[in-house]
Amino acid sequence: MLTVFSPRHRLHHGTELKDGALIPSHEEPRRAETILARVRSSGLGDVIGERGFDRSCYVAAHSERFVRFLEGAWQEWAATGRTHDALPLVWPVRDLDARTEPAYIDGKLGFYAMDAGSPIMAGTWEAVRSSADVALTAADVVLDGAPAAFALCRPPGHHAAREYVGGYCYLNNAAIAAERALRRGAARVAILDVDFHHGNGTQDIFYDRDDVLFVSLHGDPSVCYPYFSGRAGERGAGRGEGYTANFPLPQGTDWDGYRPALDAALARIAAHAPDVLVVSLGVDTFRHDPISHFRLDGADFLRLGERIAGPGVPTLFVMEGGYMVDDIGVNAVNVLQGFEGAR
Ligand code: Q9C
Ligand code: ZN
Repeated sequence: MLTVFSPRHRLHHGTELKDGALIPSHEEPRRAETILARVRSSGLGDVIGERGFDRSCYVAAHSERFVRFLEGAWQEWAATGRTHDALPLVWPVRDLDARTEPAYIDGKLGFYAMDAGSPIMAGTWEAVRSSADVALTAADVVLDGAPAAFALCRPPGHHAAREYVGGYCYLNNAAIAAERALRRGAARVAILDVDFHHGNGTQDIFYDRDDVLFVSLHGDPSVCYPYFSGRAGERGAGRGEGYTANFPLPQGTDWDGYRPALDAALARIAAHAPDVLVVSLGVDTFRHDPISHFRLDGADFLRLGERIAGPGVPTLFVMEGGYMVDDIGVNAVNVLQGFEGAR
């Protein structure tokens, strides 16, 4: 299958707060480079660059004012004389005013964020935009008739909601690709999120809709990030009722625990009869992932890919998380090769 990749991801490498210190983020450039090297050495298929897309493609999944904030945030921050990463420190929780956009950058940073996990630096917007363009380009490959494509996105996207960043994510690449599919004529899209963390952003964007089914397997949010979404009782709202399906699983889940939930997720997807399947592909379910708590091994990722091929639907893989960088290339490409071998 074709892979889409942009070297512009290198413009973004932020810091994160961990154990009382600001350290280089686990979401680092070497992640994408390692996956790219494995794509090439494995003979998966050709690698192409991203095309440019109009910002209306991002606004399809986000609000206009949120995209405007991302475009200008670094300039507003730098204009105050600061040169280090921009991070939020105040959030409009519960009965605080979560509707009115503050005028000052420090207020905007908290207004448009769920956590301090998505720092903004000088190159962030260009990298974020390139990542969305990678997803859009790969979506077009599938919509033009390919059975599958791989969007080697970085930074990831599934924690980014209609109006906030979080969890290393800024624009929701998978949601933007799903909107692209609808705009190009798909009647129904399904999104399968296999990243260890719940895709709260994708869920938020499609929660009240019945055209895009969102199905996620993830660590139980009562003990795992992002803590405040991903419970089994979250099933959608209004006409979207029943079009969100969450499978929270305990810490320590291995393939034997994962497989039955995966099969139930795939059965729900088959019932939706999607024209396109978007897979939010995180490999932080790996047993040695430094920030996650499942126990899949390398061979399990081959099996995961095989099962994803089951519904026989044109499939776009969008890269999300995975932080054991030495193994991320093998694990991600194993999913793609498992898929190719089974279809
Ligand atoms: N000790 C993605 O995989 N920090 N984002 C969790 C747990 C945030 C992960 C800390 C993790 C976000 C795309
Ligand atoms: Zn994750």
